[in-house]
Amino acid sequence: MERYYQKEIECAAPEKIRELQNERLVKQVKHVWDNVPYYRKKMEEKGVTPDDIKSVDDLHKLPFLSKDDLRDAYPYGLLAVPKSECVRIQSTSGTTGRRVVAFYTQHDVDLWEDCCARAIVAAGGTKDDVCQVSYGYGLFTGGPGLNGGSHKVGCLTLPMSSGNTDRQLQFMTDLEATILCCTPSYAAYLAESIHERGLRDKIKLKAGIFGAEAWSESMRQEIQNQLGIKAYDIYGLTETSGPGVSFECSEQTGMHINEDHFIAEIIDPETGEVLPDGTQGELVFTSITKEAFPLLRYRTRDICVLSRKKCSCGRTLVKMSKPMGRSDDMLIVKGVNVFPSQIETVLIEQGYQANYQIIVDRVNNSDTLEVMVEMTQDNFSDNLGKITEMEKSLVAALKAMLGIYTKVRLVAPKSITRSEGKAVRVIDKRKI
Ligand code: DLL
Repeated sequence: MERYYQKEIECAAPEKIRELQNERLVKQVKHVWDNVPYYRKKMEEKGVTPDDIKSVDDLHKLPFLSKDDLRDAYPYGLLAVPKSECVRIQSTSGTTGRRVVAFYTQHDVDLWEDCCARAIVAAGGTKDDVCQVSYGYGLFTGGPGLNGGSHKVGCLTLPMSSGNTDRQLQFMTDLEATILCCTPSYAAYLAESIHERGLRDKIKLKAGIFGAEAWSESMRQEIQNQLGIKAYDIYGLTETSGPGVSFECSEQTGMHINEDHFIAEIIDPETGEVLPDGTQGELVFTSITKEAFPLLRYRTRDICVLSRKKCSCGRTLVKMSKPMGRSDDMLIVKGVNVFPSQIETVLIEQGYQANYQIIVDRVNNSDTLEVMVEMTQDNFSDNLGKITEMEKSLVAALKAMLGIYTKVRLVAPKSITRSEGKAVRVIDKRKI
């Protein structure tokens, strides 16, 4: 039986949600206009005032906000309440340029944790569960977000953070963890380690809540089979509070967006035009309940599709597909659009695991694409002839998926560095 954390919202009539959104949007626009000079200037430049925004239908009149704005306004320029009202910051792991810093009032933290609690309950979590949170704690939102959600549900929470696989497995077995929260790449690594150590029978996990990076449907099947669990996707970004912007239910066909807190739009990433539901494009969020760091029409760069099809779980909240990539990490190789997730799908379909790296380079003014992929314990061979044959068959499968030639290099199991957080999949040498 499907269970909900806040049924009155999760299963509300769409008109009721719309009413709530209209009311909250109007209030939020006024809040930023009154309190954030940076926003007021942007709105003035576009010739919009709060009086122009009467409902969600007027949303398109507002200017977009991008990561560049967040960097320009760093650190306090987008803060909409006095600093003394804020109780927390979180930040992205950003390796280049300035970090993105998001602020929270106590009320913001509270609502964020509710969103994460919805995800945990949708994955079957109850107060009887032992929830192992193996996302990083600290500035990254994964650990603190799921930790707070787990408390709200009343689970016994193991704040493991990421890394130290021996300790992870010891607690997982000794304390009989039933829910695991971490990145899908770390889940795959933990699954691999569990098998190697013969611990499968000691594992009591029933569900996993995996997100923070793209993972394919085939990777889901792989993790589910290896751990004997149901693996649920969860999505979010630091800018909009962190994990829990959307979450998967028992149907596992996309993630319900918490529409009482976020209004989602899909736009054409080139023109900025709003696209109808069901069309693929860039996801844009407006946070309508955040006090400290409200973002209006924030461009996520994530490419996906929204669907309002009836969901068998009973939730009425709109669903977003798994992001198929980011408009800024989509690779353009020889003029062809390539998403890492397409490559991953081929690899897993061909019997490999998601241990791979994509290397893009430019040789004699022409792009080259290479995939380095580990053989598995099952298909490992040290016979050169056999390896060449396996490589050839992968080249053909990748050609069929992408339409271009991809060089394939098979390497020994365990030779690609494992990730405890988000995996590094792409090395684009062309930018250097
Ligand atoms: O990754 C927040 C998070 C933590 C989400 C734990 C889920 C679980 P950032 O580090 O700011 O925040 O990265 C946000 O990660 O724009 C997407 O490109 C990507 N991303 C997040 N969740 C998913 C997902 C956290 N389920 C960026 N599938 C986002 C695909 C995801 N990509």
